[in-house]
Amino acid sequence: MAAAQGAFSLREVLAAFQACVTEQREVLLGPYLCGWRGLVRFLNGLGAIFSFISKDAVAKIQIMESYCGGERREEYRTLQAMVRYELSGGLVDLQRRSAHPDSGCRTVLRLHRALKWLQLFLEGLRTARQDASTSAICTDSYNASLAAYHPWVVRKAAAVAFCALPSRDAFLEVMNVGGPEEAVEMLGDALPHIRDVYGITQELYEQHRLLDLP
Ligand code: 1Q0
Repeated sequence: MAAAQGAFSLREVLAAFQACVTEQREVLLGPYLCGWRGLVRFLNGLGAIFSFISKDAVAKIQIMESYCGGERREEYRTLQAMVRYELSGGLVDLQRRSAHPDSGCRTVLRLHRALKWLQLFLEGLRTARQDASTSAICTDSYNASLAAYHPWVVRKAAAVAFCALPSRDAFLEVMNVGGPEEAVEMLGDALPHIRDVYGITQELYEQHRLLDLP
């Protein structure tokens, strides 16, 4: 696949996660959501079979974008500010979804869990042999992360979709960052930032006991 002009490169998407972490080790929601937007574009390019996944991701990104662009946007500049604001205002449903079914805290938690999948998947892609099966890498990453939070029917649909993934080399090519070696190198550069964002978020959510929000 030729790198068309202006074509989407995964490099910029992953750079968004690098731009998330401030010197004070806060996570900026703007670049975080930009990163997710880019990943969804990438996912859409993989075919209609993934649309049930991208629809859910887009719905969650939109919820967050409306907070980030809304009246209380200052409270949604960073993840830390959001958690403070929503918790102190009683804006988070802690036991079951009722008055605040779409809090920023529960919405980001879903993306956060998916970020773990992304981290494992990219690590897998980076270190796998050239002829490795991406559907196997994807399945393993999914089973080690998101699957625990999904009901049977979603796990089944995901398993079917994963079978449609292209080969590792084709995947590295659609990343649009050059040859497979460059793609592997880029993943090596990007992964520490993704791990960092994941780690900071995980710690914040642990501290506030938000890891099981309904
Ligand atoms: C490349 C293959 C992509 C595989 C993505 C793995 C994730 C599978 C997730 C399937 C779940 C979709 C259906 C909805 C689930 C919701 O119930 C669930 C919970 O939400 P709620 O409101 O019901 O409590 N939602 C989630 O768990 C959020 C799932 C978000 C998934 C976002 C995935 C975005 C993926 C981007 C693809 C990037 C590929 C980059 C690889 C580049 C390497 C060359």
